[in-house]
Amino acid sequence: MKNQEIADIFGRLADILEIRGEEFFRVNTYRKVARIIEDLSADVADLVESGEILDIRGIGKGTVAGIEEYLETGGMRRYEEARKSIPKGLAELLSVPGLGPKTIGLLWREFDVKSIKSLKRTLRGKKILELPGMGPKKVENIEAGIRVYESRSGRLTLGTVLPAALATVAELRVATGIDEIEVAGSIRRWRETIGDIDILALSSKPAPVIKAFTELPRVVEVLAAGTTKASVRVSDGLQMDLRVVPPSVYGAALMYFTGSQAHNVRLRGLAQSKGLKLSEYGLFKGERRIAGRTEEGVQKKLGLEFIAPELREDRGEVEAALTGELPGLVELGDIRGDLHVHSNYSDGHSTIEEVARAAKARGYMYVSINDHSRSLGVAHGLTIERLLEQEEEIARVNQRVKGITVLSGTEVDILSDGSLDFPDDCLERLDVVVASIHSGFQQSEDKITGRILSAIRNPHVDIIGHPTGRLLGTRPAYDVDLEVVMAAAADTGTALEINAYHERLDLNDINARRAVEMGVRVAISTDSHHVDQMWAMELGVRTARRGWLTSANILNALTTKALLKVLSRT
Ligand code: DGT
Ligand code: CA
Ligand code: CA
Ligand code: ZN
Repeated sequence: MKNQEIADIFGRLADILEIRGEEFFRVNTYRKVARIIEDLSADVADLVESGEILDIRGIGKGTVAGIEEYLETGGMRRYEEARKSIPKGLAELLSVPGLGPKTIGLLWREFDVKSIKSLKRTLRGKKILELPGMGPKKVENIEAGIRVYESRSGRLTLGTVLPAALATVAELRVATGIDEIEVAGSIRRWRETIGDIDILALSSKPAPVIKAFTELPRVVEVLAAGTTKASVRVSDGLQMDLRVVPPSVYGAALMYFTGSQAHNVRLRGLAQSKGLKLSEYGLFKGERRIAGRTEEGVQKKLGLEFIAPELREDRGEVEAALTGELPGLVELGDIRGDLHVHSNYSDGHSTIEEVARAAKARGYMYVSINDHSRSLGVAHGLTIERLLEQEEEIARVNQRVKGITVLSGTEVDILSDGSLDFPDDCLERLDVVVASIHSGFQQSEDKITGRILSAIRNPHVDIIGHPTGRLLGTRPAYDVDLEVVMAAAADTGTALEINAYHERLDLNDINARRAVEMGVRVAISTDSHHVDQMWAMELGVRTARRGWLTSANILNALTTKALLKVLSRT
């Protein structure tokens, strides 16, 4: 029964219209519709089918058309369009207790509030008290609401959660003797932040699996334990959900619990359009299950090419899979080297030789040493003298360690006036010049964009490091016009970085995809400050896959020879 889902959509539509400041009667019409559908005792689909729905006061032809559309396609155009008409962050503000759509709309129009961050900033200012109905008490209430909201929506970075998730799966395999146990949910999609850990196990005898799960040493509290599923809390307030399913439905369940929800909705719509029904229990024709054992089997019956989990975000992957136009995604094995690694010459903790050996052990052809430049005092930036000494050390390591090429490089600061922290004759000597912003984050968009453009136009700069400067959960991106940056990078052949450090992932998936669309080459680099961090290459590659990238888009998928040729052009 879809009653609640449909009621929610109309409710959210009303919220959006109210945020936009639309007339009261329009907003109220949708709110009433939401309430009516929510309160129905019959299945709304049946009422639509019989036509009885039109007998209900408050529901007109337009509403019915919307409901039919949702029942057929799993979406509603007027809602999608409304959602796109307001900034993304505004919808999130609706989850702040004590903050309604009317106030959100007012704050948006008067103070350009678009996110929790800008809301907080505005609340701290004096101007807000001039708004009608906004006194110190109300401000205090909203601030309290934000604290509640933040305490419950604490998403963790994938890099923090992944080790615990993989360890849990391994422990469960040992404890139960079952092979088919997998991480699903946002982790399997390699989303940059994670709400909770979802695990799926295949077994016809769920009881011992549930028992083993709830008894794992890392479990702090058992929140629920039923016959086929359980939820537990592990340290950090992180929750883990386990479901146990029999072989005949494993693939369908894996698809369902991998999500994303938006992707699932799209697939269900596709199934319906073919006269089939898709659920976590399989793909059905009438009462008969025609697929369910494997993901491949279900997707094939739906007429789809296999869709990698990283792509399952409803960003066009279903359409592409129907026509066989999914890209051949880059893989970890395509990566030939790391083009941004710090050593103990600046703020890193490993020697150049250790970096070389670690890179070799990973099967790379090359690795480049990119320590900070002189102005970055906090990170022991290198003076020109130290940079020259480092060059000599790199030459010695190349002598000592065979089977890997250590490239000499720098992560040169883009200073607040847009100039670089080393002179051109210095940069010219180096193989790999990464240029990054580490200061002046508060500057205007024009200023910051201009700084990056100057760096891109310097013929010695090969790669722009962490192009937006964001730190997940800590610091938002600085104001930069990425479209302008990407156009310039495409023009000069400068690469943009996917910095794979788990708190950065910068460029993110969406921006990386846009960069490649604009003809930019991408470097996936770990920015490691210790050889133990070099595994993060996988996070970078998965981010690239989420951005639909192929190995042809990746600078460090080139062989040493091809790479050096590209680098010496700039
Ligand atoms: P998270 O945990 O917030 O990082 O994100 P997910 O994607 O892991 O979401 P989660 O843990 O709530 O649910 C796991 C998957 O289960 C999700 O990706 C899709 C599926 N799922 C959960 N609830 C629903 C639902 O109400 N409707 C649909 N269509 N799918 C759902
Ligand atoms: Ca999850
Ligand atoms: Ca979950
Ligand atoms: Zn940096």
